[in-house]
Amino acid sequence: MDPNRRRSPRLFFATLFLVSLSLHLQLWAAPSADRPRIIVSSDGEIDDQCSMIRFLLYTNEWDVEGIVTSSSQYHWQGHRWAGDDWIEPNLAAYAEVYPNLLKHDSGYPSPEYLRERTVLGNVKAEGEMEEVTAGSQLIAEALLDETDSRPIWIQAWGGTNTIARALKSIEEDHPHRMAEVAAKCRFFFIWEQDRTYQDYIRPHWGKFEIPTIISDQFEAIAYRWKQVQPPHLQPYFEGSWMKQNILEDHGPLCALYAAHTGDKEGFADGDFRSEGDSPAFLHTIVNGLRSIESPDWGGWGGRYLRVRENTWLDPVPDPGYTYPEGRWYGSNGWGRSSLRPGSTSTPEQRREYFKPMWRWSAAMQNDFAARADWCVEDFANANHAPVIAVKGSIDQTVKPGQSVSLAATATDPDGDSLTYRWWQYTEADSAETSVLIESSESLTDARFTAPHEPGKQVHIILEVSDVGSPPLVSYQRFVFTIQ
Ligand SMILES: [Ca+2]
Ligand SMILES: [Ca+2]
Ligand SMILES: [Ca+2]
Repeated sequence: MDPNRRRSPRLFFATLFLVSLSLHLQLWAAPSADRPRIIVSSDGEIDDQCSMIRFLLYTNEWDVEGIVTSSSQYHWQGHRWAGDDWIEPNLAAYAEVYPNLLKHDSGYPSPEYLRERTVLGNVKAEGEMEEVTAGSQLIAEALLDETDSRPIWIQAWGGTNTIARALKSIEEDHPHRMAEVAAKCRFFFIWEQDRTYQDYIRPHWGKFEIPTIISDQFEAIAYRWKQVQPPHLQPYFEGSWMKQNILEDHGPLCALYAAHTGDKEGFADGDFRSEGDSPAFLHTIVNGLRSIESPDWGGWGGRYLRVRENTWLDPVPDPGYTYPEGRWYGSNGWGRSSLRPGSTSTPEQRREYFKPMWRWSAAMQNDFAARADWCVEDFANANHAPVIAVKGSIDQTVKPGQSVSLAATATDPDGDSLTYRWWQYTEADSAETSVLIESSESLTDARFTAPHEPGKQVHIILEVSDVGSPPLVSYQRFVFTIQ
C-alpha cells in the first residue's frame, strides 16, 4: 500500500472545505453557492419513485451528471421491476412544470439535459456487474473526465453494482488512474443493497479510502416513519398535509407522487409512503448546514460516525455496540433491527438514533411544499427561503473564556419578516460543554463564552425562519475552534 494514500479522513474534505472557506473570506460573502456534482443510481422501488419527485424539484441545487437505473437485492429486471423506463413519466411531468420552475430559480436544468443523462445501468440480476452498460459507462466517463476535477457524489438508492462495474472498467482500462479517480469519488449508499461493495469495491478500491457514507437512519423517512417520527412531527407526513401541500393542485409532477391510497392498514389516504433514498441527495443540498464538509457534521441527510477507514455509518446510542465487519444493510442495520418485534432497544435509544434525521423534518417538508408551489405559482404567489450573509469568516479560532459575538445579516426574497435562532449542535461538535448562548434570538447581538476545551470545536447553527406560507428556514453553520 502506498503510505501517501493513508490520509486522515478530514483531509479528504479539505478541498471542499477550502473552496467553502475561500468563498467566505470576502466580507459579506453569501453562503457557499458551489454546486455539488452528483450521480444517482436507483432501483426504481416505489419509495425511489417518491424520492425521485422530490429529487427533481431540487435539481437546481446541483450539477446532475447522471440518473442511472440499477438493480438491488429487492428489484431487478423481471423481478418486482418498475420497468426500464420508470423515470420517463417523471421527466415528462418535469418538462411540463419546468417553465414555471424557472420563474423561481434559473438554475433548474432543462428536461432535455436530464433526459440525455438518464440511462439504464446493470439491472439483470442482484449484484450483476459483469456487463458494461450505458449506466456504468456514464459513471466511468464522468470519473475519467479530465476537464473537471471536482468531486462527484455518487449515490446508491439501490444496489452498488452499476457503480462497481464502472470502477471495474476503470481498473481494467486505466489502472494507472485509479488514485486520481478515487480522489473524485464521494459515496452515499442507502444500505448495501447487494454484495458488490464488499466483494469488489472494498477489496479493490479500499486502499484509496474513498469517503463513504452508508445510511441506515434513512428509516426515519421510509416505510416505518410512523414508528420513528415523534408525535409532534407526524402531521407533516399525514394525508391531510400531503394532499394540501403536495398531492393536489400542484401540477403533473407532484400528482405522480405515490403516497398511500388508503388500502394499507394503518395508513390513511394521502399519507406519506416512503422516501428511504432521499437522504442520499438531501445530504448534498447546500443549505448552509455544510453537511458535505464532513459526515459527522450532520444535516438533512442525517449524521454519521467514522467506523473504519473512511467509512461512515450511523451512530448507535449503545456504548457496547460492535459494528459488523461486512455489510451494513437491511438484515443488520441497528435502526432496522430496533424496529423489529422483540428488539431490546429502548424508546430513548431509538429516538436518539433517528434524531439526526427527524430533527429537520418540519423544515425539510415545508421546503418540499414550497417547491411544489413553484411548479404552479408565479414568484409573487410562492415562498422562497431567506438568504443569510456573513460578515467575516464562518470558521474562527477563539480563546478559552473569550466572549464570542455571533452576527449575520439576512434578507428575504419575498420581503417576509424573519425570526432568528442560534443554537449549538452539541452532537456534531467535539466540545463537551453545552454553551449558553445569550440573546440567542437576536441576529446581531448573540454571544457565548468559549469553553475551556483547547483544541475542541463548537458548532453553532444560525436558523433564519420566514413567516411565509409554507414557512421556510435557512441555515448557516459556524465552526469555532478553541485555541
Ligand atoms: Ca431504492
Ligand atoms: Ca420567504
Ligand atoms: Ca459536543
